[in-house]
Amino acid sequence: MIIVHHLNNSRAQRILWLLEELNVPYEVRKYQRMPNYKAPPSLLEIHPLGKSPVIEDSNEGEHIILAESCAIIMYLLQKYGGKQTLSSEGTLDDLYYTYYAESTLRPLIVVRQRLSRFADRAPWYLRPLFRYVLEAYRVMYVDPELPRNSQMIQEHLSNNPWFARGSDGPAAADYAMIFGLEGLIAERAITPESHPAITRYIDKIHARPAYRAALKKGAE
Ligand SMILES: N[C@@H](CCC(=O)N[C@@H](CS)C(=O)NCC(=O)O)C(=O)O
Repeated sequence: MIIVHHLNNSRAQRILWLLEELNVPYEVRKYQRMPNYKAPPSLLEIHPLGKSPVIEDSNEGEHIILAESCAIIMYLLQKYGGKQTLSSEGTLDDLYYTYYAESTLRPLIVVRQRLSRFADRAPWYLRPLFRYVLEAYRVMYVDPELPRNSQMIQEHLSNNPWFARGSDGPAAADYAMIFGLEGLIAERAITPESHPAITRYIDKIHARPAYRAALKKGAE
C-alpha cells in the first residue's frame, strides 16, 4: 500500500486529492509543523531533505521512496492513472503548468510570505530598518511579477475548464497548480472580483468529492 508522509497545511494535500481521484488505497502518516512552521525532524528519517510530501510505494517488487510533489504526481498518474489522452496542445499545457507550478508560481508566493515574516524575527531596534529594506525588495522584485502571473492563469482558465486544453478532467497540471492558486488567495494577491476564473476553478475543485475526501484524511 502507498504511504504518504503528510505534513499539516502543506503540498501533501494535493497528493491525497490525486490518490482519491485515482481511487488507489493509501495510508497517511501525519506530521505536525513545529512552532517555527518547519517540519519536525522525524521527516528527516524518511528523506534527506526532511520535507513533505514524500511517498513510499512498491514498484516492480522494489520499495521506493519519492519526494517532490510534482514528481510524485507524475509517478502516480503514470502508474495508476487511467487512459486520459490529451491533444498535442493539451500535452504542452500539461507539461508547462506542471513545471511552472513549483518553479515559478510557488517561489513567488513563498518569497512574498517570508518577506512579511522576517522583520518580526529581528531585534526590536532593527525592525524598522528590516521592514523598510524588505518592503522595498518586495515592491521592486516580487509585486510586479504576481499580477503578470495571475493574469496569465486567469486568461488561461477563462478559456479552459482545466489547465490542459481539451481535457475533460484534472490532469497532472491541475494537481500541481491547486496549491499555488490557494496560496494566491491566502496571500490576498487575488480576489474573486479581480480573478473570477481562478476563483471559480478553485471552488470547482474544492467541491469535488475526491477533494473533500482528501481533506478528511489530511484533516487540514
Ligand atoms: N518543491 C518541494 C517543496 C517541499 C516543501 O518545501 N514542503 C514544505 C511543505 S509545503 C515543507 O515540508 N516545509 C517544512 C520545512 O521546510 O521544514 C515539493 O514540491 O515537494
